[in-house]
Amino acid sequence: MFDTKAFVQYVQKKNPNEPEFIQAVEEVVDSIKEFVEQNPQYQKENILERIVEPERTIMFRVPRVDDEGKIQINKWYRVQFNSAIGPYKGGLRFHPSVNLSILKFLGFEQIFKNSLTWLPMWWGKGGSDFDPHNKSDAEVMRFCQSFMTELQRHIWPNTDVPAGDIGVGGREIGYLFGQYKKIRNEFTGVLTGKGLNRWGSLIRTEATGYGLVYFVQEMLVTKKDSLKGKTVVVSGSGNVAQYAIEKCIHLWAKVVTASDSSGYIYDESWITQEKLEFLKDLKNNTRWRIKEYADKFGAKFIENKKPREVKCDIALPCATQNELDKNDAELLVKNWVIVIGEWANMPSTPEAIEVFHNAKILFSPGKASNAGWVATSGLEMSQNSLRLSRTAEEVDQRLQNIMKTIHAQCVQYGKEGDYVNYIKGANIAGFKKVADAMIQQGLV
Ligand code: NDP
Ligand code: 2IT
Repeated sequence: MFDTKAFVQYVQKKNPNEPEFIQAVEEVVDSIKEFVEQNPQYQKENILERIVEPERTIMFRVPRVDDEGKIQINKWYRVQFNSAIGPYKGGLRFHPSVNLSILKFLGFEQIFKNSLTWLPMWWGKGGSDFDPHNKSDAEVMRFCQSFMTELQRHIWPNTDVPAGDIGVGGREIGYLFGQYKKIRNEFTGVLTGKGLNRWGSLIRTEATGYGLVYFVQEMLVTKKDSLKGKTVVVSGSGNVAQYAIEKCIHLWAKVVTASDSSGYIYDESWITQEKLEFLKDLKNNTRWRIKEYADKFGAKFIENKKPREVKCDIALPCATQNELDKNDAELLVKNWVIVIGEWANMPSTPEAIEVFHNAKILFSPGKASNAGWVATSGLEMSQNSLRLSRTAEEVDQRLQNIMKTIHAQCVQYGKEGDYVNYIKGANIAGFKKVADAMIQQGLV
């Protein structure tokens, strides 16, 4: 018998004031309960108690000089969660909301995600409460240089390989890589998401959103359906959302929304490739608010709201954790949504997930459907180690195969009659691999 309630209480007691982390743990233990009971070795070896405790957490202050010449301080964390299959691997987030709870939930999710890819990567996550919005390139550069000056002591291609996440894209990875190289005097694959001229992988940037859409395609195939002609609602407009929109366009789906923290745009005549190029430039270069899109293309701008009331076949939450709550889920179900493909990490609240499961909606958790990004990071790492560069077609083909394999694992472990519980499938498949590897390595 595995008493999940008692276990969650135990984790809560050890980690007070970490609601996001507890939420992530609770979701996992609830969904693997039966599996753990059927396989007593995991309880005998205390795997769950071990898996919820990060191997190491590094915290430090990051001083920087702002554009007014004042010294500012930010907090910085790197949670090196578990090293059972390779170097710690996971993104860096710059957002004012960043705290230890958020990074621990992200690191914990990363365990199951990286495990599902079957690539040799372990799990970590880092970030800072630094807010890159409205900062000059020079200030962002000084911040990146200051924090890499400390971080470089803790990372190395065979130890810990960070990448991007919210607020950290190509610009930041470039500055971080430059500072690492300067201090360590080595040109290595210590970060992923690098530019193409600096050992980056072809289609690395696109792979993010592409992977999600490949996964959604697989989900639709289980219903003998496809993306063609489907109306898609996307939230977010960053790294991930941009390429999810792009792949939907390639596959003849009609994306009608995108959002940022100021609100969302509703484009009844769909986001075309040309409009998407404008959106990319808006978000990656000029870095303005999404309303500019509405003004330019005559779309609607709905301030301070999420795009949940828009009728759609497919919803792709691509912004942030807990962005989709019970009310949103009920609205989506009422409007006949067919698929929810999470891209963000943990964007749906537990109550929202319950609504989707009860209505037997195809619902995939971020740790399965967004694994395309970290998988392509894994491919970039292997290219760097081998000093080779794969073609875009080869990387894309590998990505498609990885997403198919992840989907197959979810189906294998998540089938409940005619319905696939993707959360259960992803958690059991991810947990089994990690837990077995930990047992094989003894006291880790
Ligand atoms: P970006 O910073 O590029 O974009 C994030 C988007 O979400 C922006 O549109 C941002 O709006 C919006 N957003 C962020 N926080 C909030 C908030 N609190 N409320 C409303 N909107 C918000 O990040 P990514 O696209 O890289 O990341 C998006 C999601 O995908 C995250 O959950 C991340 O963990 C996940 N992910 C990212 C990967 C990566 O490597 N980049 C890989 C796998 C998953 P605004 O600009 O106004 O803040
Ligand atoms: O959430 C994630 O998977 C990421 N932010 C990307 C991690 C990575 O190392 O590529």
